[in-house]
This record gives sequence, structure tokens and C-alpha cells, in this order.
Amino acid sequence: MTLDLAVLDAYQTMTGAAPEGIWRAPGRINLIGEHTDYNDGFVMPFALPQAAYLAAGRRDDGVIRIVSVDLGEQFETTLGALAPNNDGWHAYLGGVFWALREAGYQVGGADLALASDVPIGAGLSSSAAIECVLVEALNDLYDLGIAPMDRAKLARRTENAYVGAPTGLMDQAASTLCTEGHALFLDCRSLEVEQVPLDLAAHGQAILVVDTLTRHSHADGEYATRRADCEQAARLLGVPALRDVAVDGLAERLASLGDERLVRRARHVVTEDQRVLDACAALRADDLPRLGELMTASHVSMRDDYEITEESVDQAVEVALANGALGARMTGGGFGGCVLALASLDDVDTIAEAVTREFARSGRDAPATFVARPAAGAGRLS
Ligand code: GAF
Repeated sequence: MTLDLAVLDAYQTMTGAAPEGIWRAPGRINLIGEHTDYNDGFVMPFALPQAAYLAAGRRDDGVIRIVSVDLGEQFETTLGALAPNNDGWHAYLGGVFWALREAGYQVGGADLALASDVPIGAGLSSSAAIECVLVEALNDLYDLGIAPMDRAKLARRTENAYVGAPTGLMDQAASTLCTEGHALFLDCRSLEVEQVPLDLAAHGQAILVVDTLTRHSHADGEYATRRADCEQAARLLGVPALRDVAVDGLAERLASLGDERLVRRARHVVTEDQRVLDACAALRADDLPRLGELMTASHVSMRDDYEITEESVDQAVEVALANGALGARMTGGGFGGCVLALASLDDVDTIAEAVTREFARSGRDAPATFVARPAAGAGRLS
């Protein structure tokens, strides 16, 4: 059964009535620009076909009743009982009601049925998809008239202030604002966006995603310590954010930090921002070999300077490159999850097989692999 039908069915079973509508919000893969969003920098994700689906209907008694099709679990609470927590899957939904009400929007209760095929903990924004699909639904159902970027910000506030993960805006912006066939270039300071055409198949190329199945959690300390390092480096350098540090003369400028770890963290962010700008230019010029080079350089920087990769993603990148990929890098917060490889359509199967073979040699489980096509952002299905 498709997920839109699955949530329809689950909603009807829970309530005995039809939902008022069904919404979808996608996961994302980040083409390039990692850990730059909370440094006021640049990112370039695209939306995936994998998405969260929600059937929803209003309630006038302040009750929130949610069924998760994937987990076979039901959860019930009230608007009055909502308080920041990280006690499970339903926090990402309860937090959206909370964030909207904190921002002054008049939302009542709701019945909700949720299903998602975005892999959890794979660096593909499964939590943002859940937050964003509910923001979409409540915006429509309660006629809130919230503009798309503000919807993304409210979803991010759920993650930051309710669930307690200190993430940037990239994932919620991608899930909300991406359009089919495009990558989203986002300036995380000005919030300007550009839809950059990403028709790789027209050039005989594809993005192969290798999910190493190594799992991470944003709520853990590593993400927060990276963020704190960046903020400290910016303070010491006397700039509002690392976005404000120029690539030219970087080595001399960073030497003044007097701390090797902070130098490496800041170097990753400053050079990664430049790589996003260069990657955007490469895409506009259809220069895919250059895009590939930048992706690989991004991975090396995450591995050596930001120190957020681990053995399985490093191995997947190495094997992809050794088998003809133009470029490859880990995507997402780090410490496992997915690698994306830019490769000729003819090489995609060979690369997937080679990674699977090398993983087996190293005693790892077979990775999950798929070709990612840029899909549409969040919206109402019916
Ligand atoms: C996670 C966060 F949610 C994003 O905001 C971003 O910082 C990303 O890690 C790293 O680029 O997905």
C-alpha cells in the first residue's frame, strides 16, 4: 500500500471518519554545504522522493491524537499538556503545536495519522520531514497564512526549543521549499534562495546514495560541541559568524586563534562555504567534473578538519571514487548515515556492488543504495 493510502486507512480506523486532507513533506539530501547553516553560511540540498505523509483533521476539544503507521503506536495528549521534551517520535509533532502557539498562532487540537519512508538517523532529515508535514497541515487546516520560509523556521524552532537539538535551518528549509528537478541554494543569513536546475540524467550522470546503516543522533553531544567550537572561533576572530571570514588569507587569520582544534573547525566551515558557492557556479555551467571535485573536497574537510565522519562513510567514499565516481561525500550531521556519489549512470550499479562487496570484506552489513532524484517540497496531496 502506498503511504498516502496507509495514512488514510489508519486515520479512518482511529477516528471512524475521513480526514480533512493528506499532506506530504520530503526528506532531503545535502549536495554540499555541511555544518554551514548555523554559521550563517550557504547550503545546497535537494528534496528526496522519500517523505513523511500525514492524514489530518481538526478537533475542537484541544486533544491531539496521533497514530504512527510505522510503529503501530498511538499517542494522545492535549494542547495544555505540551512542554518541551525528547521522549519519543511524538515530540516532533507535539512540538509543532507548541511552536505555533508560542508564536501566537491560534491552533486547536487534531487527529493525525503519520507514516514515513525517510530512513531514520541516516542523515536524510527524517525528523524535519515529520515537523514540516505537520506545519503544512496545520497551516492549511487552521488557515494560518504562514509564508513558506516562516513555516520552515517554525519547524526548526520545534527541533531547537522543544526537542532540544541545536540544529540549523537547512533541513526544514529543504523540506518546505525545494522544487522538483532542482537543488535549493540557500543563504542562511539573508534567507535568499535560488532553485538551481539539477538534471543530471540529461548529462548521463546520477547521484547514487549509499546508506551505510551506521546510525547517529543529533541529540548527542558531538553536534553541539561542533557548534560551540564555531561560535567560540567566531568570537575570537571578532566576527558575527564564521560566514564573515574570507577564504583569502585564511591560514594567517586562523593562526590567531592559537588553538589547533578551533583552527580546523573554522577552516572546514570557511572553505565549505566557498565550496557551496563554487558548486553552485559549476552546476549553472554544467561542469559536473568540477562539482564532483568539490564534493570530494567537502568530504576530506569533514573527515580531517571537522572530524565528523567515521570508518563506514569514509570507506563508502573511497570505494565510490575508486570505481569511477566523479565525487563523493557524506551528507548530513555526521558520524555515519549516507554517502552520495556523483557518477555516470553506467557506473552506478558497479559502484553500489563494489561498496557492498568491500563492506562485506570489512565485516559490515550490506548498505542500502538508491539513485536520488530531486523531488518536490512539502504540500497538500488531497
Ligand atoms: C543536521 C542539521 F539538522 C542541519 O541543520 C545541518 O547543520 C546538518 O546537520 C549539517 O550540515 O542535518
